[in-house]
Amino acid sequence: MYINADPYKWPFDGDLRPENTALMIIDMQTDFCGKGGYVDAMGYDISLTRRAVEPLKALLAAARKVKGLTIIHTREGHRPDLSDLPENKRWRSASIGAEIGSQGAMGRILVRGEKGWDIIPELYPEDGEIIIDKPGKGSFCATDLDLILKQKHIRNIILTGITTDVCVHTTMREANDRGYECVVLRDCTGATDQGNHEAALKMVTMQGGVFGAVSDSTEIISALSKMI
Ligand code: C5J
Repeated sequence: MYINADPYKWPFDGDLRPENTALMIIDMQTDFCGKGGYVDAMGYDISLTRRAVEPLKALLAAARKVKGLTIIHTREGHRPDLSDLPENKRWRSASIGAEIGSQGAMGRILVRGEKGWDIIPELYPEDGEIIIDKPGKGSFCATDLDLILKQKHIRNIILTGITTDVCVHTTMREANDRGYECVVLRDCTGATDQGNHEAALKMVTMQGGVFGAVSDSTEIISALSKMI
């Protein structure tokens, strides 16, 4: 089965089955799209990251009906003692007025266990769905994601979440280099700057699909409905 995508029908070889495919929902945390979270504290417009919420709700509902499909959620965050927080990351966040580890309106910013760090209620993982806690932008760095994907014989990854140009893009690049066949969904992603969102998606489509392909939730939902 193929889905319509840009610049090629995805996946490249048409081998799209629930058993070899994962839906990844990246960092849909209050810190990245909620009032009083990290992105809000930095002064960015959270409507740009929240734009992914409604399409993702519909996609997640459709994905949950497909037996054998793997659903993976990620959360960016640090240990309460900040032992996994690189000094330059802390310094940069402080320089923009939202120091990671400091007290914010939703608890300590980007610290595991805090209110702002957790996934928003609308998209909260259900039992049986995998959660990857990561200290960085990419989902493979310092996590067991690759091991889990290999154990499950997953080859295709549907990428969604926030932010398009940072954690979604880094994860897509890391996955692509590891040989995974990736598609990113334009309506189920969002960035702190609309131009960066669009540029990040355009980058994927260069060189015949340099990191994979770009599609949207309508295409995926239609494919998923044929797998039930
Ligand atoms: C950022 C993310 N932007 N989830 N994290 O710092 O994209």
